[in-house]
Amino acid sequence: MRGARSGPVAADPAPALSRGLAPGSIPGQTNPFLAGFRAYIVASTRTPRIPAPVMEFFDLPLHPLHMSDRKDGNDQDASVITKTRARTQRPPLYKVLLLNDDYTPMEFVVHILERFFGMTHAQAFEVMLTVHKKGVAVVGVFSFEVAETKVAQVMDFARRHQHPLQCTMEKE
Ligand code: TYC
Repeated sequence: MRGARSGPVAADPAPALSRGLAPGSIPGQTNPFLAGFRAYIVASTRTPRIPAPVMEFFDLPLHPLHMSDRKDGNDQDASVITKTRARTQRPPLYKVLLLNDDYTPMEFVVHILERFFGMTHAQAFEVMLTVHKKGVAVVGVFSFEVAETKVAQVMDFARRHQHPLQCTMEKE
């Protein structure tokens, strides 16, 4: 009979458990109800009639559970360790090409090469002659945005001076 207990006896925990006290909490540490429950186990003169599933949660280890704690015989840890390697790719480069024509004055082309491509007069003259003879030459290699800007600057400058000079870009 329940009334036959001796010593300090806590209230029967079953109703509180069934109200949903978290099985994950650490027994007797913070939860006043569970502290009482411990006292109940110690003081009882008979095996407490506590259903097996309720007792099981007192067997839980005090450290956080890991997948490797599984009792199904499968000791594989489910954690996945991945090595990440930072991969940076260089942005593509673009060649800026100057094309020959029969009308643009040589000095004008030299001026363009000095002004927009930072060449000395000697360099600019040499490159201009290469374009004149070969029909086309690379006058610089840049990132997409810079190449695009150079082409626009040359085309705009030539147009404003009414020369048919052509400048293009292509991926290296
Ligand atoms: N062929 C031009 C001339 O004889 C000169 C020229 C050089 C024009 C280079 C364009 O990209 C060019 N006047």
